[in-house]
Amino acid sequence: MHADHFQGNEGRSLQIQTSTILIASDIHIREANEDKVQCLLAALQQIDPAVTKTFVFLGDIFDFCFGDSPYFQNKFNAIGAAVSRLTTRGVEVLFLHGNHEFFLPKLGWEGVTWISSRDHVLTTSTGERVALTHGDFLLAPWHYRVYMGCVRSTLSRLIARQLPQEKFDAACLGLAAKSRKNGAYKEVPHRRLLEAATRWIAQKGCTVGIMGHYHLPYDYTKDGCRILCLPAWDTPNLLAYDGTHWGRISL
Ligand SMILES: [Mn+2]
Repeated sequence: MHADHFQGNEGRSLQIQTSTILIASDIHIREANEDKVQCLLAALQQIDPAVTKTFVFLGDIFDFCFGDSPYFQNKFNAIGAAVSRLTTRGVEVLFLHGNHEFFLPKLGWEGVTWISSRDHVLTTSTGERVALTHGDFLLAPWHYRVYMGCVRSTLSRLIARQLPQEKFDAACLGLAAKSRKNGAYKEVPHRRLLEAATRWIAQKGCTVGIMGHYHLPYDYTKDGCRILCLPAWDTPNLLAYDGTHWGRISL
């Protein structure tokens, strides 16, 4: 791993109360009562709606979630209530899908803006265009795109609904844990990934691009495009913007 890929990381750390944009990614919540959930709820509590305009969930907030099912709607009900409360206090909440999440809008969280496309452009108060994506599509081969298209189809949704949900949940959480153990996140071709990310940022007409998925704290600038990546919640963290600078908050 080359130190250059993480340039700028020694930069400032910000605070929740003084941030206009807050981003959480790759929490990988498995159970509703785990510590990471308490940590997230405590962070949401600290938000001052007079300061914070936007809160972004950048995908893989859940280690597995199939939104079109009363089982998952109930399982994550408390998180949904806290997030909806934030929107009623005037904070815009954006939620992008990760590769562990399916049909999330069906969770029915009031007030949340679900982004179903692969990426989204956010404009800061100073007019800076920020590209957001979970990140799994940046280096994806064509068959991954076809596979995801199938998994996210209406047919898959209707089949998934017929399964016994608790067993379905356990099986998918088992698969997620197994893929982590097999090191799915370890072999990252940094150079190729950062080049793809830089091209994506430029294509979107942005100067900053933010992603998760790779669980690595990239902070890399090339050709006027800055790519920031959030680590997973093995160490709970947010990415924040205070109106001038981007920085990390550790929770
Ligand atoms: Mn992911």
